[in-house]
Amino acid sequence: MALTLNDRLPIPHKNAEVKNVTCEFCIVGCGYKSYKWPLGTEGTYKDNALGIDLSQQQPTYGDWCSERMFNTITDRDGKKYNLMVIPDKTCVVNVGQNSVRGGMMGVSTFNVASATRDRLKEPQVFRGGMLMESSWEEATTIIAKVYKKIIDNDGADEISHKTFDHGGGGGGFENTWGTGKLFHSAIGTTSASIHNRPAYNSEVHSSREMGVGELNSSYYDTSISDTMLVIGCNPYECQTNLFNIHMQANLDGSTLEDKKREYDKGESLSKGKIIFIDPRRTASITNSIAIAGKENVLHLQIKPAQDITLMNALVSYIIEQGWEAKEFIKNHTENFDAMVKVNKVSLEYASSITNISVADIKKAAEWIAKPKPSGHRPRNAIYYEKGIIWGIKNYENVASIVNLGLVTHSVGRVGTGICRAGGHQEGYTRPEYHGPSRQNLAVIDTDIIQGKYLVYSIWGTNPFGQSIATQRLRNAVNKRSQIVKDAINGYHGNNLDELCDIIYNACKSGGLFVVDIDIYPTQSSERAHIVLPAATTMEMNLTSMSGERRLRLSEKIMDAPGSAKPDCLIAADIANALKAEYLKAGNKTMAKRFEGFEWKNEEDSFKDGFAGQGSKMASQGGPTGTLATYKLLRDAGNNGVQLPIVKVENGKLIGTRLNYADGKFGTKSGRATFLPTPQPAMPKQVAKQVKRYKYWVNSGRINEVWQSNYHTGRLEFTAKRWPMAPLEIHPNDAKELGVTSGDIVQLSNDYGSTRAIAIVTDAVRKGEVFGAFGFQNSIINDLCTDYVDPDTKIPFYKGTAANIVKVGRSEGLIKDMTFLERA
Ligand SMILES: Nc1nc2c(c(=O)[nH]1)N[C@H]1C(S)=C(S)[C@@H](COP(=O)(O)OP(=O)(O)OC[C@H]3O[C@@H](n4cnc5c(=O)[nH]c(N)nc54)[C@H](O)[C@@H]3O)O[C@H]1N2
Ligand SMILES: Nc1nc2c(c(=O)[nH]1)N[C@H]1C(S)=C(S)[C@@H](COP(=O)(O)OP(=O)(O)OC[C@H]3O[C@@H](n4cnc5c(=O)[nH]c(N)nc54)[C@H](O)[C@@H]3O)O[C@H]1N2
Ligand code: SF4
Ligand SMILES: [Mo]
Repeated sequence: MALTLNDRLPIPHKNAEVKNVTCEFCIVGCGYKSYKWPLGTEGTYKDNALGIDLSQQQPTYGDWCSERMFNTITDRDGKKYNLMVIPDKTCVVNVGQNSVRGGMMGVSTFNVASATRDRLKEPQVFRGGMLMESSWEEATTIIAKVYKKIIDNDGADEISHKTFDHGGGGGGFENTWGTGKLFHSAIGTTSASIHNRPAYNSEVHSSREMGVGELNSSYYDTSISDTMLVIGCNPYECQTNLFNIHMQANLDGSTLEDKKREYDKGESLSKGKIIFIDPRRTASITNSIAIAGKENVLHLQIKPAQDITLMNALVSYIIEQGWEAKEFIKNHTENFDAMVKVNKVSLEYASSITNISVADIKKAAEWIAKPKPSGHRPRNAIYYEKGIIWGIKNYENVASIVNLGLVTHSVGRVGTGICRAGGHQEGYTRPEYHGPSRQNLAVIDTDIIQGKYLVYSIWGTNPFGQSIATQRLRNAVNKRSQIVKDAINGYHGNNLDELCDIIYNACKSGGLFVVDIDIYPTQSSERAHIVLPAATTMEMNLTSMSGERRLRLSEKIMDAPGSAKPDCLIAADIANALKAEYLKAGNKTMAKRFEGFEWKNEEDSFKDGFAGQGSKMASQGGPTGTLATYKLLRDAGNNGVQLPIVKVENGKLIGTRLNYADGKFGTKSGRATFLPTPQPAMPKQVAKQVKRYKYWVNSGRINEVWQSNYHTGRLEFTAKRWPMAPLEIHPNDAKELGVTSGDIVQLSNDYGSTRAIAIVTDAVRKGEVFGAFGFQNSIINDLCTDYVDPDTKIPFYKGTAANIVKVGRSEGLIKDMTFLERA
């Protein structure tokens, strides 16, 4: 690739400021160290902050720094610094390794002279036909005046919002608490939705209802399991160091000593095996074979959306063989017979539905449940993620996996787990949501298309590229936002009461008032009337927990650009502005609802939320979160503490490696509950697309690109590597379409049309394509239907259909791409 590389980077001065940073990207939450020292100063080869002799060749995974781990930054006082963000070898999660994403934390920080220079710096207000710089006071007063008018005249539910529910990516317990307190208890709207789905719900309703919190194990336990079962999840590309460190160590046998120590006496020990259930051959599968050999890797190349049948068949066959965990089922579960009655299916039937041979289903069942030579039950680390969560029917999809896990006692035991592999880190702590039950939740993005609500507040997310039926959503919001823009354009004065009346009246005539809080200009800010600039990771202190519930404090190391603020303090500003408006109107009762936001910094939000109340959710650490303080977490460093916290001992937080080790589950009875999970039919919206259009369209992630491509689409390395969304197409389909790798193709169906760059590969089956999501210049979600699971309101992002035609080829566009096999 034609990249401009520096031939040397400055060496951190021995007095560099060193801090702990948790990777801001995926759920794994690798530990990093930041080094910050004044520009123009440097350490020497022998005398530097790293404490190593740099005149010597360093090992592959050493303390060296790549160009992407480095940046030059400017604090608000104008002082300039060198900044290096490198993986921490003392962190047990990543032991000094980074992934291609984590390794870009340095270069993705704000730098006035680099690709991140267009970070949002000041509040903006739509006036005179464009977004214009404003003050925090004016911007939040406009929001407050419009919201107040709506709350008073139409009710708070007319204020709809879509708000990030993250741990990493700038979220953290601080920001979910701030935004949650603003919307749930102060404004009091129930028209809520989360950044990655159109309603306010859980991704794992059924698992929680079965009594099994979704993050119940630890990466160490995965590394000492007998069998890893990975369903609808691509850990090499998406949870990279879970795969590269912990799964790999199990596959290559380097944890055999740990197994010996941790297992029962006399229990058979062997290298780990791994089973993947995925409609396509992923890089995780290819890499596993390279590490462990074909004989230890099983790929069940399932027909999309048929996982429930496969899980039911595995459970049925295991019971038929008498391999189920009888004692555990008897003493710690309920509803087993009812589940078996509904779920019983034969291997032959399952094979015909799933496209997997009877022999392979049997082999999987043996790896998961057949007693080992020593007579002990295999220890399974079961992971599932978006191929399941965003699948045909979220509720049964997840429940059918938990059934399998319970039947084989794969939870609460050393070397086991039934877990989400996870997305970004978690940081949920919010006041209770008072909306309707899960079956009756509002589907916000669909409602917006249908003309509902007066406000759409978009916070730390970009629904126009990542939600359902996105082309329809963009078109609907274009029209509705324009009604408000036109009204604003007709007003040339600057009396805020007059302006807000005009905005309100435009909303009442079909308009939509759009407020966007982000770190970059996006498709959301294009449609917004108010845009507020947020600070993000490394620009504020943030706490979050990882996929193994590891809570850390990621420290502030630099100032945010311009006058950007932490999201929790933006929420506080909006609440305080509303309080002021109500006090001005003499309405003390309403003003009271907006009290409790007198926060000076993000730690105040942490103290009020997570450390003040703990988390309502056991899966987020439960009530003992109150034991956490910034000081204790700072002392705990990058290894932090695994939630729930048990106690504080000699100034150290003591946590929990494995949940449910006592056999008590999160139901009223304390028993885990099996659920009947019949295979559902294809939803009618999707069935219609399948009938009309030739290719099944699956979607998901690629290693180098992070989410909506907000950093990665700007940085040279990734932007050139992936200039548009790649689309994997089978060679036979490609031949029929006259397409070769690198061609631009167009996909279309009833919901919209989009484009992508063809990658011809037999990693996908004939008739099925896989498109990368998140690209803002080629949006695969334009093809997504508006179907949501009626029981959970969770969408089916992974399933739609489209026709494909070749558009042409642009050599300039693809000159820095590689078309070598990825999997
Ligand atoms: N087809 C398809 N669609 C999908 C999925 C799929 O698998 N297939 N997956 C879904 C899933 S799991 C997810 S998580 C979503 C992701 O979809 P989004 O939530 O839309 O994506 P992100 O890029 O994580 O976040 C969006 C915005 O947050 C901003 N941001 C970053 N840090 C901060 C911060 O500190 N503060 C603020 N205020 N803003 C910040 C970024 O600039 C960006 O504009 O997509 C969903 N959509
Ligand atoms: N590189 C990178 N890593 C990321 C992210 C990113 O944007 N980029 N985002 C993070 C976030 S927020 C999330 S939620 C996670 C998501 O992490 P993953 O869920 O691991 O990633 P995806 O690629 O969305 O989907 C996983 C797999 O589901 C498969 N799949 C599709 N349909 C089916 C089906 O019917 N059955 C089965 N069994 N499998 C199916 C797809 O082929 C795909 O390989 O990744 C996190 N990590
Ligand atoms: S594996 Fe995830 S957490 Fe670790 S460095 Fe990569 S993106 Fe960051
Ligand atoms: Mo996600």
